[in-house]
Amino acid sequence: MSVAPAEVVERAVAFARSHPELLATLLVVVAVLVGGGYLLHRLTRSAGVRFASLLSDRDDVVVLTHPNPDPDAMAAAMGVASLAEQVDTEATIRFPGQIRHQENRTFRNVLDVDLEPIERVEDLDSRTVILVDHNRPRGFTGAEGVRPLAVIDHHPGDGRGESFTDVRTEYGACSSVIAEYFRDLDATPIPPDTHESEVDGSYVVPSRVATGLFFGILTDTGRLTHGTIPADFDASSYLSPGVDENLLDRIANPQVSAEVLEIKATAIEEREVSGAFAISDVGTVSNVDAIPQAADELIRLEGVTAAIVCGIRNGTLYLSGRSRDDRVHMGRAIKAALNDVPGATGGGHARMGGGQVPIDDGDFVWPARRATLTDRLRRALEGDV
Ligand SMILES: [Mn+2]
Repeated sequence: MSVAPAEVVERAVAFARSHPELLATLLVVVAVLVGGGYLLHRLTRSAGVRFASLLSDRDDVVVLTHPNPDPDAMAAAMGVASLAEQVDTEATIRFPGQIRHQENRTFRNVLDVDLEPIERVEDLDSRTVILVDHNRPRGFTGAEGVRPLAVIDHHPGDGRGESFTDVRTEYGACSSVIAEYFRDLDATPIPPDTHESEVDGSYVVPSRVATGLFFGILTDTGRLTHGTIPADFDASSYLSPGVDENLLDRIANPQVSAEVLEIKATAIEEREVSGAFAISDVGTVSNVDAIPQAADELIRLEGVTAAIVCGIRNGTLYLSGRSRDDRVHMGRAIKAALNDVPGATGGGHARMGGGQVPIDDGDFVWPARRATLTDRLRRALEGDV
């Protein structure tokens, strides 16, 4: 039996009139489906889409890095600033501390990263603060009073953003998280020899930014050799069409100052090795960044599984330790060795630790107790302190 469409509508209307409660139920069901779908859509919107929409609601933002920013922190900040510009939000980048390490200086110069120092809270260019690669503002006067709008990080900690918090502690680099935001937005990485206008799509990853993020992932994961999850490899692969190999080569192989090489040489020459542990005193230095680099060098020595290098600058003794020995938690060892030394601070992770000892303090006569400290460090490495 065939029924004309008009007749179907007529019958349906008549049915609905005679059963108003069914019609009401149907309307409620439709409303729930539409509303629920909208809510589900809101909740499942990717982090990148939510973050871009948060940025676009603001006129300006200031992106903050942790003190003495490394390539991962600077790259993450560049990524956020680029995303902000693409949604017509003005962005500035600020960093506390210094950019001293040759790798960090080279990164900043070669990629022409536009960032300014910050010393006090009044230096903030905007009321809207976004933290990258750390989750609590620190390193400038008034930092503890800053309430960030958004926090994007891969370090443990309980710092939160007022509207947006994305802390992925399993990720090898903060740059991987930012790269994912671009991918969430279907952004196209721009190849180095291509102009942005030649690429379709509403979002792009400029080559400079892609190169920076790629290198940020490399440095934070020891060239993808530790602390990585598949997401770090995915992010690197996504960025790769935009990576400028020329720039990458320049930032990955910076010139090293003669002083750094000399301090490394001294650390090797002056090493005192007992068992698998090496301790080296490099004396007075003008560049304290060379001390951790010397420790990196010493730990590579065959047979050495834990190394500590110390050196002095401006009345402070700086210690830097590395361990690839499961018996030695370097942070705890240094902390234990400095435990009751007046004014000393020390700590860190299992594989990396550091400390500082004020040596112009009358209570800590230097170098009279230099041997004592070395001895304590050695005992701490052996688990005796
Ligand atoms: Mn990082």
